[in-house]
Amino acid sequence: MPLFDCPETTIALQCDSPPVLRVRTGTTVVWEWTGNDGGHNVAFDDADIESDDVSPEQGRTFEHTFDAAGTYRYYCAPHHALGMRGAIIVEE
Ligand SMILES: [Cu+2]
Repeated sequence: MPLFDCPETTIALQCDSPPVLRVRTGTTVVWEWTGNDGGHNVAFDDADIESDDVSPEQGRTFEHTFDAAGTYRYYCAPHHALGMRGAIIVEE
């Protein structure tokens, strides 16, 4: 998976191509639904962060501000096995 360095404080992602992002603490990451390929959600392996129910709605967004350093692996539950997953690497 590609690794992107993100100096901005707000990052917008689309669920089709979940990447690995490296961001600073305090960054808000926004996932935006494309409306393609059925229903999606955003859930995390090791953190209590999760969007609401699976939804196909285009334009829907979910956002989270990462205040603590660490590696946060996330996925879309319906498409986890298809590789719809990524990670947010949060650094001080
Ligand atoms: Cu999905």
